[in-house]
Amino acid sequence: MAESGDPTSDTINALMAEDRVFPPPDSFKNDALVTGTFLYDEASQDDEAFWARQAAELVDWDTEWDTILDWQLPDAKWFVGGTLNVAHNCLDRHVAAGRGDKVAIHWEGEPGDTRTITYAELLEEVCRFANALKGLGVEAGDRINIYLPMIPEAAVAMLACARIGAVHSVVFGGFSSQSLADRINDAEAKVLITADGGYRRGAVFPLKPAADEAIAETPSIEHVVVVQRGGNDVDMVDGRDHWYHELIGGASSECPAEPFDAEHLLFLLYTSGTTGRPKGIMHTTGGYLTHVTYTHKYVFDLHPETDVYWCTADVGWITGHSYIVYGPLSNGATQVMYEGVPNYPGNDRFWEIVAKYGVTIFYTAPTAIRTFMKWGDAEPAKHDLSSLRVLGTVGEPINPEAWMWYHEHIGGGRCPIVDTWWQTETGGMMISPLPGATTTKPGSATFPLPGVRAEIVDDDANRIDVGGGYLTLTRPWPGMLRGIWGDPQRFRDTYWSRFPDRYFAGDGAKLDDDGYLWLLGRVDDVMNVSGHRISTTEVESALVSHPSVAEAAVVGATDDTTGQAIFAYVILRGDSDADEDVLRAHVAEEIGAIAKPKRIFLTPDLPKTRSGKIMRRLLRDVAEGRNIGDTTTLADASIVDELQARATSSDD
Ligand code: 7RM
Repeated sequence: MAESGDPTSDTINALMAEDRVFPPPDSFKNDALVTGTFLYDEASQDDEAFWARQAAELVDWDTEWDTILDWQLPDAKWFVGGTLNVAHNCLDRHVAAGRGDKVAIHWEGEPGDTRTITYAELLEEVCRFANALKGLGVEAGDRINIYLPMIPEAAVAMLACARIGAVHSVVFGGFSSQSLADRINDAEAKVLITADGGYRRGAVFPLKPAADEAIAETPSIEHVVVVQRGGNDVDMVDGRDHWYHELIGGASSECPAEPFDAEHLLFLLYTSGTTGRPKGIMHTTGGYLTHVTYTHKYVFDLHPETDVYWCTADVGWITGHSYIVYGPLSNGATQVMYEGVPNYPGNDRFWEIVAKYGVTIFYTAPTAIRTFMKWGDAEPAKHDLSSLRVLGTVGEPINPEAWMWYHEHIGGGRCPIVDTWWQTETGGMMISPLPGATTTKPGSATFPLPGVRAEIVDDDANRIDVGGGYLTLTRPWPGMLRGIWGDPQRFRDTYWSRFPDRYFAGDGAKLDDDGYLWLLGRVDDVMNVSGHRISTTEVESALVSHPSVAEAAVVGATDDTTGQAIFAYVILRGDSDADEDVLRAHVAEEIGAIAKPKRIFLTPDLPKTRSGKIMRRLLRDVAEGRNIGDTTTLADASIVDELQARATSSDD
């Protein structure tokens, strides 16, 4: 942790080399929205004018803005003076254009039940629920918490808030009642929208009981709305708790979409980060909608008439907000929404869904791809995946071997892969290929999107043109966070103070000789071995490039001689049997002796956040023999105990 703020340490070493390249296939380019460099050229001439063109072309405004950008670091206002309604943009305008019968959501429940919802139906339900919220006393600016499974009502609830100017704060359904209570209290939310329960791995997981526990300590909550999904028994408190179906049954389907200011607060989304209290990241209306509509259209080369899009994220994360709800619906896309886990009832559930709906654009996380690799090539091979034409990834660096596996076994060797780097804070994608324009390299997120400016800098904020350093953004962008709820000082300190005049993302990255960007993980995770800064990502990718390895997590643990020593935790693929020595030698060959792990532990699992990111902080605690710290954001805490037991037993 100390290195990231230490101005004397050298920059992150760039060690691994990747020379495979994948130009967009000609057949793809023939129908692609963007080929060549025109979009990049336009944006580099005048980025504000570029974003203004996107805003005008892709979004419906009630009032034109008079100023594109008012920028007083760290405070940005985009499209000043403009007004619009986000729900109108996601629903009404498509219905008005005659596309009311187009499917908005093909919903697939985990047990196999399904719902098909058209744009006209979604609009009607959003209007009814918006009226129901008004009936509960909700007004523009009020905060509403949403704690739901992956059911269509989650999107309805978000859009109903947007329609009436209420601010939603979605808490992932896998979070505990305590996490929910903390987030409700920080936002002082007035209404909580939850469900009796949802389906996960073949069973109903109860949500309402957790919600009840939370609201016992949240004085601001006046009403609770409960969607019936799990069918499990719940307690309903008279006057406070209301069934969703009863509320919408009694509500009018007429609800005008009032215009709101471009800078009206659209939502809060709490991000835990690695340390400290969760931050309520603030996103506003006009700039955010412009950013997610633009990126969803061009990064996925969306042809809304023919494409079937599927993003496997949960609506509780920013990926679900931007690329399940707002981006796709604003673009009038048809999408698949799936409630459950990828291995119910079998390890091929995702591929069955792709084949069933003819999914053409598929967006998932590297952690999922590595899991699929572990489950073996036979699972996707059971299904016809030939409808797919664009694949995407988000959330972590994708190891080159995982990229290759995705390309071959899911994409059939024909689909461009867009590795999209962005954050809760950026609102939308920032660094990514454009599938018809960019020659990709496995493991590289390639270049900043048109309109985005990124630079790698060293500790003294000098720009680096080749090599490793800190990833910074040098220009404001429309989807950028507008602050941390209730904590402007923390906003400034976290993102705008490390380097003057730029946003610091907290990630390390390197630029190769061709100008390609390679994300190297959070700078807090960078290791320092005998004075060499080595990225955890590169050592992990070297390990994953061994045919026996499915997944690897690497950390630096304090070492008397080398400062830090590299410890690796490795999950082997299916029935492979590589041992520690073979894998250490493999890393030495791929990167060099300096990057050879001191110890490699074979493990059946790794500690991950609920959104699937490896929690290296905990592995560092294990490696250094400490009592492990805060595990509240962990998806499955038992693996840490197991790793600790192994560390102790292998010490003697
Ligand atoms: C969208 C999301 C943000 C952090 C970010 C990175 C990491 C995300 C990539 C990536 C390498 C990528 N929001 N990250 N995408 N690293 N390549 N394509 O994940 O707020 O939850 O996380 O995730 O470290 O800073 S997030």
